[in-house]
Amino acid sequence: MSEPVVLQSASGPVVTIRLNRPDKLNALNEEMTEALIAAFADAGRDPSVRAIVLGGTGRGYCAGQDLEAFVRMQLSPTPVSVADHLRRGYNHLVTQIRTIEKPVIAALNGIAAGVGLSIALACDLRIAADDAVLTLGFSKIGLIPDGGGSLMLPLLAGFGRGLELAWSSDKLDAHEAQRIGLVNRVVPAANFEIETLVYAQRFAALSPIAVGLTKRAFNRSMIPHLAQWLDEEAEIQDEAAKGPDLREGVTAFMEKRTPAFAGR
Ligand code: T3D
Repeated sequence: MSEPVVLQSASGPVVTIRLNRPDKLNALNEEMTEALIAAFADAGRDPSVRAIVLGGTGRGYCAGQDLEAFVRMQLSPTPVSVADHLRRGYNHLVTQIRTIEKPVIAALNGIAAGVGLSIALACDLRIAADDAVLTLGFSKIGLIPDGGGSLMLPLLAGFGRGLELAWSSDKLDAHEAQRIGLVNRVVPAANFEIETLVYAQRFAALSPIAVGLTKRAFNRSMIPHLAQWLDEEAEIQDEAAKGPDLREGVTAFMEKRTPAFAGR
């Protein structure tokens, strides 16, 4: 029997949810997204859970949407629009992460790319191994940052820097990501698991009422229109996906070459 694509483990009040497709750098397919949504729902409603960690197995954290699965989905006789795919999957997950009134900590054990990075940015806090790398990656395949990335990136890193990162898809090392506000804490890769647990335990030990209501207050003060924005972002991504550059970008990724974008 094959391994589950999402693993769950508990250490006292801290639950760790781990993406588990290490050979594909934990790129997300529908099965994984559904399993993630179910795991967050379980952890959210379990009163014994006081902090949730989201991490990855192997050398990567998450390489974003599984591009092979994406192509299969687009080529199917009944393709789902990109906007609907986002709404059903990633936007649902991001909304869930923001509305669970418990600390949700992304544990970046390795590369975080595409919507994998967007989901990390939607978490409350981010801890990174000192050898982790962050990259938006969307622009390399003709897309915009989705999964709330076009909101959380400028919120955390600032408008100009956010736009520069979204356009360039530059790779940031963990220390640079911390310097610009994308990561809260950087720890040695060799101690990553234990440091992450200690970090999460610190928040799990606080008053769950104060922690939960502080999260609610920050949500309402800074991202009150999250749901509406996720919807609009999905529409804009749909427009990007209808252009020729997405096909060229994904084909170039699969052929391991640099894309040559023609534009409209
Ligand atoms: O409707 C919708 O869902 C639209 C929404 C889209 C949201 C998005 O997330 S779009 C962005 C998707 N992600 C990317 O474009 C990133 C693609 N990956 C990369 O650029 C690189 O893999 C990384 C920079 C992340 C890491 O590079 P590196 O050199 O460390 O590793 P690698 O050799 O490229 O990857 C290792 C394996 O993972 C490789 O498979 P192989 O050749 O060993 O069999 C590679 O193909 C696979 N892999 C990596 N990323 C993905 C992937 N397979 C499928 N989808 C991926 N995203």
